[in-house]
Amino acid sequence: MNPFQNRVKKLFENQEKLITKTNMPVEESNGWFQRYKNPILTAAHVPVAWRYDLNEKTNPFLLERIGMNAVMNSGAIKWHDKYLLVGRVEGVDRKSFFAVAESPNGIDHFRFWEEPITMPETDEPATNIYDMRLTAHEDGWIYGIFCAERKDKNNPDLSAATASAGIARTKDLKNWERLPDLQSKSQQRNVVLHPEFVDGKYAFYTRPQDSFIDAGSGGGIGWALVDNIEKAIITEEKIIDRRYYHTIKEMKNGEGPAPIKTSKGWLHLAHGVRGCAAGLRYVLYLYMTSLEDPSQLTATPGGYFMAPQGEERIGDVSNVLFSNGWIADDDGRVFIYYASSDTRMHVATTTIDRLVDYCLNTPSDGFYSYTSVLKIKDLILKNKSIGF
Ligand code: M1P
Repeated sequence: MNPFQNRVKKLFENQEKLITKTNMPVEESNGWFQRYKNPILTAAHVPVAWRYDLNEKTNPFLLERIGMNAVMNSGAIKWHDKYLLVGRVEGVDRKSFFAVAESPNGIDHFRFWEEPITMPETDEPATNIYDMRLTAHEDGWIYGIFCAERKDKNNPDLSAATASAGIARTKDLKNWERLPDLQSKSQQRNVVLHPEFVDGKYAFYTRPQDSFIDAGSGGGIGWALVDNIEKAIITEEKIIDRRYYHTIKEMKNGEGPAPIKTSKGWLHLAHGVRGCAAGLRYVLYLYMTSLEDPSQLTATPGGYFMAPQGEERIGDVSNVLFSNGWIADDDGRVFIYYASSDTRMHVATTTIDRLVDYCLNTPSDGFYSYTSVLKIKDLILKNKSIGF
C-alpha cells in the first residue's frame, strides 16, 4: 500500500470509528428527558466520498475538495424499523441540502445513505433550502416542508432575502415530488404539516414573519387550513400560540416537528427565542392542543423544556437549541432530535407519559415574579402537608 492509499484507508477507518461509537446516557436530574454524551451527526459524519476525490492522479495531496460545515436541524421518521433523520447538511459554501442518515437504534450508529437528496426545484429556484419537517400524512404520502430562501429582488440590500415554505412529498425518502411553495401574504418559516385532515383540509402550523429574520408583527405560531396541497394557498391564518413579553418566546417562536397524537391531546415541541446581551437565545418548549380541535391550546407549561448546556452552547450560531424532528416509538419512548448552536445533532430520550405529565402538571408562566413565588409557595405547602 503506498502512502496515498494508506491515508485514504485512515480516512475511512477514522470515520467508521466515529460512526460506530456507542452513545452513553448522561446523568440528568429533572426526569423530563435523558441526554446522551456524543453528538449523533456532525460534519465529520458526512461520507468521505462526498468530500474527497479519492483518485491519486487527480488529488495527489488528498485534499478535501468539498468541505462540510455542519449537520443540524433534522427531520425524523421511523421507517422500516430504522430511525431516519433528514439532516440539514451545510457545506462550507453556506448552502444547505438534505441527506438521510439511518440508525438501527435511534441513539448512535447514524450513517448517511449513499447520496444526498436531489430536491427538485420550482420555477424559481431557491438559493438555500433547510430545516425539513417530515409528516407521514393520512393521505398516504410522507411530506417534507422546509424553508426555501431566495434573494429579495425588490430590495437592493445585498443581504435582503425572502423565506417561504417549500413542499415536497415522497413514498421512499429517495424520490421526491416537489409541489409549489405554500402561498401566503407574509414570509413564512418553521411551517409544519399536521398529520391528519382537519375538516377535510390540510392543516398547517405556520410562522408568519415581517421579514427574513424578524417575526415582527407575526404574533407567534399560526394555523391555516388549505384545500389543495398541490396548490397550497393560505387565505385565513390565526395565531394559536402567541408570543408574550418577558417569556422564553418573547422575540420569536416556531413549531418544531409535526405533533404527536396522544390519548390526552396533541403533543407539540417548539422553539422559543428571547433577546439578551449575548444576542438571541433559542430554547425548546412543549405545549398541547385538543384532539377535537388541534388549534386549541390545552396545556402550556411555563418556561423552557430544554436549553443549551455545556458544549451545546457553542457553535456557528451560539446559544441555540433547535428541533424539527422527533420519533414516538411503539413502546411509548420518544426520541427528541435536536441541533445545538446550528452545528451538530444530538438525541434525548423520554416517553409520551413523561411528556404529557410534564405538560399537564408544570405551571404555566404567570408573567410576573410575584406569581412565580406564589407557585413555589403552593408547592412548599403541598410538600409540608406530607411531611417534607
Ligand atoms: O440560527 C438559529 C435558527 O434561526 C432560524 O430560526 P427562526 O426562524 O425561528 O429564527 C432558522 O434559520 C434556523 O434554521 C436556525 O437554526
